[in-house]
Amino acid sequence: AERYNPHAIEQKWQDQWAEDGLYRFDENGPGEKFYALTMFPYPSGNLHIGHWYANVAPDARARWMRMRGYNVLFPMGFDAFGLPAENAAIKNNVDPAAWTYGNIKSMTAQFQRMGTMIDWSRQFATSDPEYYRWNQWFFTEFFKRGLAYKKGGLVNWCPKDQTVLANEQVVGGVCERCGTPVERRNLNQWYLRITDYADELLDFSDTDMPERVRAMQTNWIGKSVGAEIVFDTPAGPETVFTTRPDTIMGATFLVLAPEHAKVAELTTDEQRATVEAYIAAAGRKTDVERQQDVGEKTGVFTGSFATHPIGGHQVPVWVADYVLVTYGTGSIMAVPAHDERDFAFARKFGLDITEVIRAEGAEPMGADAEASYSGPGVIVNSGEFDGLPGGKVSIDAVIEKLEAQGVAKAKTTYRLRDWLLARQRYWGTPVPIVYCSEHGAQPVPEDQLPVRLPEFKGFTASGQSPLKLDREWVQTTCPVCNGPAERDTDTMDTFVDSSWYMYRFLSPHDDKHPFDPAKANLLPVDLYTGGIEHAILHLLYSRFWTKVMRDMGLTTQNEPFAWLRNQGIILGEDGEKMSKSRGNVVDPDDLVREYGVDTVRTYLLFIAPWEVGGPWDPQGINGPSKWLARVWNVFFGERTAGPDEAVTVADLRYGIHSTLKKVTGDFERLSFNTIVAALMELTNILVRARRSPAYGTPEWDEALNIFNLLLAPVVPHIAEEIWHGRGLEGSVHVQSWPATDEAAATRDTVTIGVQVGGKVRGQVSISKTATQDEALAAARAEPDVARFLEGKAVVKEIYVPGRIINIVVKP
Ligand code: ANZ
Repeated sequence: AERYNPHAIEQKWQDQWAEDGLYRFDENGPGEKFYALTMFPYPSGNLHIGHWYANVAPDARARWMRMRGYNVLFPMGFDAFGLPAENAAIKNNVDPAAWTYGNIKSMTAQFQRMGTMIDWSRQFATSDPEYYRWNQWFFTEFFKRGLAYKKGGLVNWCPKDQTVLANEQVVGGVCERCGTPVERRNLNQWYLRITDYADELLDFSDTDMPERVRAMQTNWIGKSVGAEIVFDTPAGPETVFTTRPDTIMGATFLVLAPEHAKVAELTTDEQRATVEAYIAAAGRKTDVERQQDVGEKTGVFTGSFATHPIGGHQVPVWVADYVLVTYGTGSIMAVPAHDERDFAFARKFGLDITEVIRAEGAEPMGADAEASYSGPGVIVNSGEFDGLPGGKVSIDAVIEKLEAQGVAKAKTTYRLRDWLLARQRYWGTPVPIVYCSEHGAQPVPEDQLPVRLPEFKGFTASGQSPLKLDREWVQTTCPVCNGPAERDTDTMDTFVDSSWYMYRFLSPHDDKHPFDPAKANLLPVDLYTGGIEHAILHLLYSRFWTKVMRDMGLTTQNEPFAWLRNQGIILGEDGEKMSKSRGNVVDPDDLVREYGVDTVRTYLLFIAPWEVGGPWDPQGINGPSKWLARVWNVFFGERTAGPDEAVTVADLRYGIHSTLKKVTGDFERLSFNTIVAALMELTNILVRARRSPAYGTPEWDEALNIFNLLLAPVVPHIAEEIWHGRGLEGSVHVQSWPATDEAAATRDTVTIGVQVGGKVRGQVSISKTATQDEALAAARAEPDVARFLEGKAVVKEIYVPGRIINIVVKP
């Protein structure tokens, strides 16, 4: 028989599968639907090892689901709009479309080499006008529903990418894409009203997401329950937001954000120069700098005082940049005794500190206190509230009193802000709005969609929308009066594209709807896989989008993804992130050329627990490579003389069915590395069984058959070749997953070693529940053991159940 040669079989089977349309999904096919999806890639130019890692395991699982009788939809596309294409275009003076579609072509070919069951007939790119047309349609629908709106205000601006960014795209004060510190600009921009869904997005009952993702989203949405309380000031009533109304009698001053609208009016003439200088300095700071200033508080007095709503006394009003204009009302009542930031501020500027919550049995807070106290306790120094427990009871009591005075109301605040949608860049979906001097902003009517991107004319990132420069494109007519009008020249954040692409795979060429409503029964995505880096961008936005679609009547689902799991990351050999600059990149194409696809697939499943990831080990791939050669030999290898191995038919069936049971369970819970380990162990049993009396029995045939099926999801090419090499019809990939024979899969016997005089002399198979006497009798009866006992005096016999029998003899 010939030796295993992946290069002789892999391309052949990929061509055959494509020709047979083996992986075409048919919505009318038999079986319960299962929609498996892996996050689609950005067409950056090359498929790297991370793409393989992200896709091979979900492919193996999708194949397994198919063998279990599910009708599996497993599609793929490209997230094709975005800045890298535009930047590459500017740098190399090429058309971003040419760059993008060229990459898609080569990456699709690379992808197809992976041997997945992806249904390529459904592939699309989000930069296809047939796709982004529906982004525009959604936008106009959102607009009509008041969910897309334009407003002026401070926004995040990336000076390098020359565009605004959503809050979600600013990480630690820098642009998540290029790492440049983000600036603030006052601009009129399009937003999507994601905050309308804040509460619903906190409810994860219809989606199974990893705890980490839920925590990140919950934290990002940042729900805070508290109250808004009004303080009278010379510039009129000022509302603050607090989560601790119970500390109100400890509020010794107010603080306004530097950008707060009332600052100018509250600033007295004496203080004006100081305050203006402070505001200017704060404006020059980036958010990173402001966040770094946590320890060192800065601020200035406005010269004005506010009236405490309960005490009626005057409290000074300060300006400080630790209060953010974008959160709550942009002003706070400062309670230095019980808030760390306020404490540091009060200490630095010599402001009053009044204790109002005291821990059980604690001494009063002295003038020399070194820290604020934020723990539980009872109310003190607060007149009528004294003695109440801090927290809920006193919060309610304070709100009730202030409510009666008409100066407070319970209020819930969210950290989440509306989604800033517009970008001042070229390579994206044009915002489908026209401006008419008579009729204002008008959505482009559906029958005029898509508003196509004009041809690329070598725009540069100038901070202005490049589309503005294309006057011919800008000039259009008003859909209401047909008079002259101008197009909106911004493009959409590309996270719009990925917010609903999973729906498009249901009917990727539908030109009547974003997706065919008759196919909505394929929703939701049953298993969605991808990187954790999307936890609060893509994964939050797509949940929002689905909820809007539900409210539009397009789907009955509350969530896009029934089940989400994140793979880990494959690091370089050195444990660092793989990158060209570090020179630690592993190229999957090279590996495939050397070892073949099935070996690379196996190694990526085997390298680490899939949800954890780990460093690449260049030696590690030899194991899977040798394993597949052994697998091949189990079926087609030369059979050396035997039988000389003691594998019984019962051993063989136990090996096969216990592995089948384990692999089935491991597929269920996405434990891929243990699947490969179990298959390797089974191979050892089969190699031995081949040289044993079990060979050639009906059980041997059963074993080979099941083994062939177990291999199919993991190593599809060799499994198919083996199937046909065994003379079987059809494809191994349309066979049913075998059923475990439970009786064979569990064994009530164990095989344990027998030591005589400290050396292992034989093995016995005994019942797991055997008594010591039974075990020892079986050991003595074993011929190999008996031989070494002959003529020796037994000193002691030790039986460790399930492990070993040790017979100590006198020499
Ligand atoms: C009085 C107080 C007393 C507060 C106390 C806290 C502790 P979370 O939980 O994050 O929502 N705050 C309100 N608006 C702010 C802004 N724009 N910039 C900075 N800080 C702001 O935080 C709510 C608390 O953060 C509010 O409750 C307010 O301080 C402060 F012992 O009011 B608190």
